Amino acid sequence: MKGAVLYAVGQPLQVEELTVQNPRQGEVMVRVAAGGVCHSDLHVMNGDLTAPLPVVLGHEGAGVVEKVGEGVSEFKPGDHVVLLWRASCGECFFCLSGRPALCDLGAGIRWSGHLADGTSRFSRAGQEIRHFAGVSSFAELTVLPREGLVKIDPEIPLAQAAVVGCAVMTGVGAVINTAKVEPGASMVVIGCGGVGLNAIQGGSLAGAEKIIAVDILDNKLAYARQFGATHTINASQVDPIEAIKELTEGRGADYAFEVIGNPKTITQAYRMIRRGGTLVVVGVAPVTAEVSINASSIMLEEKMIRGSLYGSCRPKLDAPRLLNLYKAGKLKLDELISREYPIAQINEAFDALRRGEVARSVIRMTSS
Ligand code: PAD
Ligand code: ZN
Repeated sequence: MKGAVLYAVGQPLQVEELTVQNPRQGEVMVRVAAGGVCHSDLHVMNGDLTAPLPVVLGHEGAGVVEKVGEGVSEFKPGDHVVLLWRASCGECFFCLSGRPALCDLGAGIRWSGHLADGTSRFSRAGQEIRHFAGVSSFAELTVLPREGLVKIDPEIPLAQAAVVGCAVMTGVGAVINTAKVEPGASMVVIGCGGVGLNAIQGGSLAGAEKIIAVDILDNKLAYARQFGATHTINASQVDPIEAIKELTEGRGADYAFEVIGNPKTITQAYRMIRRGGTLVVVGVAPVTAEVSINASSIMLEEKMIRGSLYGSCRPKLDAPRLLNLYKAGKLKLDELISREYPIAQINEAFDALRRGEVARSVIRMTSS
């Protein structure tokens, strides 16, 4: 079967024939229908984010169960599933306290590139190839832990289901679950890519009154308006902090969501919120990056800084809920998918992401 492998930082992905082993105890093999192209994969390709290499990238996806390993009774071949990039055990302190994104199971798989038993199912000519975040959706077939899947309604188109696996759950979740934005609030989203556009539509769902989108590209600001932004600011043309103050009676916004992963824009976002406001950091900054924030303002202005991993989601609850909102016409997924590429053109899809041309693109493995 074909998969896209990253062998070294700075190199393009190699699309090649790989061997995939059968699922073992507690694992599920999925025939991937679509894999979303997210900036987190690009961070790994650039070296801003580390992962054991070589690796089959892709952490956003959906597909159809092909085979199940021993002991798996909740899935059967033919089930449609969304793939989760943070598997959660359901039993640890974090899972029991409603924070499954913080579970050790998913973190262990992410940083080792191995499934829970410490081995990989992927190889090529005897060389081991790692899993990415336990998903590896840039492959025709992949193997996941049973805890890394959510069964979905088979009527939902699988490309639309795929983007729920990262961009939508992360962006909408940051607003609804992490920040719990209330009706009438003002919020800023800096970075209007696949994830940021979903923070914007999360703001609409939450009933925010002002949803101010900030980007450096006008085409992204046009997408932002389509997803519910009430105001847009091109930060390459005006000082975005001053512009936000003007739009919020000089106070600053109630909430700001940084969805780029740049220490400079994290600092900007902190300065965009009002006294007592909340900054939510969604973007993944380079591993060694530090952020500069005026220390006394944290106390004097009672500002809050929150991280949001995977939209603080409870995926088995949130994925079906988001897909129901899509079916009800209240969540934009069709509009999110600007382009579809065959796996042979995956490097072109990443070039388009680098250039900021798309809202989100997906790699299509099957036509369903
Ligand atoms: P993307 O490349 O589609 O979007 C990034 C956007 O930021 C683009 O529209 C850029 O034009 C814009 N941008 C870049 N620099 C600036 C600037 N200085 N000022 C304003 N706008 C700017 O990426 P994405 O939406 O796929 O991912 C966004 C980030 O979210 C990225 O860091 C990714 O790794 C991270 C992410 N976090 C989680 C999580 O759980 N927290 C999950 C998934 C992705
Ligand atoms: Zn992602």
